[in-house]
Amino acid sequence: MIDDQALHHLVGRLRRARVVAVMTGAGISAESGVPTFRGADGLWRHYSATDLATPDAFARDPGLVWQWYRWRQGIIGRAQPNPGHFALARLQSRTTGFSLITQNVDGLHQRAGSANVIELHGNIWRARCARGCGVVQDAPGQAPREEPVAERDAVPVCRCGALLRPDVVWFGEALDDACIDLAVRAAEGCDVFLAVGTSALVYPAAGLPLLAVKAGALVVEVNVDDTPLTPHAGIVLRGKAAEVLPSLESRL
Ligand code: BJW
Ligand code: ZN
Repeated sequence: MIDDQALHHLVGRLRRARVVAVMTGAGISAESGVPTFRGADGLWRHYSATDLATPDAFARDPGLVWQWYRWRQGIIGRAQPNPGHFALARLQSRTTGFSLITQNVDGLHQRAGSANVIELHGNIWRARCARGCGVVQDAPGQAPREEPVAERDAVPVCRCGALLRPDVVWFGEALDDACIDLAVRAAEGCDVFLAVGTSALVYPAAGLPLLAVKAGALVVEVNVDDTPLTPHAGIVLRGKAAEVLPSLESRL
């Protein structure tokens, strides 16, 4: 049940807002059937997702890490953007100053029609040279997956001879400077900041809503559960992003 009073208050603030920033996490894609990282279904075989999203895991067993990414590509390739993604695309089209920051690598915001998405953690549909020769290309294994099994399980190789890796940001790796700069500016310059479907545990992304609070913005959390951000949020909308966001956007 969405808190009607909170929604009403937020509608007023959004109507008056000049600049709106939204940051999304895995929860917004949950209704599209994409597993979150830390939920009950955030496990793959015997590995937790967060154990595989590391440079060490890739150095130890690149084949295992690629298998995991190909498994996820399969799910994401079959998934469709949900009403939450579409509501944010509509919100962008009706708001002059609007930034959409996502921690997700699934590209579902773009498929829902959002433009200029700031992808903090990269994109699962790209691969890059693990040695850093500068090669970035479409990731192998895109759906539909019709390659023979042997090829699917092989680790792709860059033209320089090094391994290719998913073009995503793993634990301990720096985020792209331009992306994080844009995100920080959006957080510090907005009137309203929506944090949607994120556990607010992973930095520097988790610091962005806190920057917005410090700069005087109204911070709104949309999540099915409490997170470390909850005590700092001015408004908390408990519920599924795919239900809360369309309900909010339709009232504007
Ligand atoms: C719903 C819902 C519905 C469900 N509707 N809601 C101590 C030790 C080690 C490291 C650190 C440390 N302290 C700090 C660090 C740094 C580290 C960090 O933050 N670690 C913390 C875990 C402690 N951060 C980093 O390492 C970052 N880099 C860095 O700091 O670099 C410094 C540096 C500078 C200069 C040179 C070198 C280094 C990088 C972080 C990269 C994170 N990467 C991943 C993988 C990306 C690729 C991939 O997808 O495979 O990003 S990990 C994973 O977590 C992924 C996500 O984007 C990210 C955040 O997860 P998210 O989106 O919040 O998902 P969940 O599953 O956690 O939460 C889902 C939420 O949705 C829940 O709240 C649900 O309730 C909710 N929900 N259904 C609404 N229907
Ligand atoms: Zn290379």
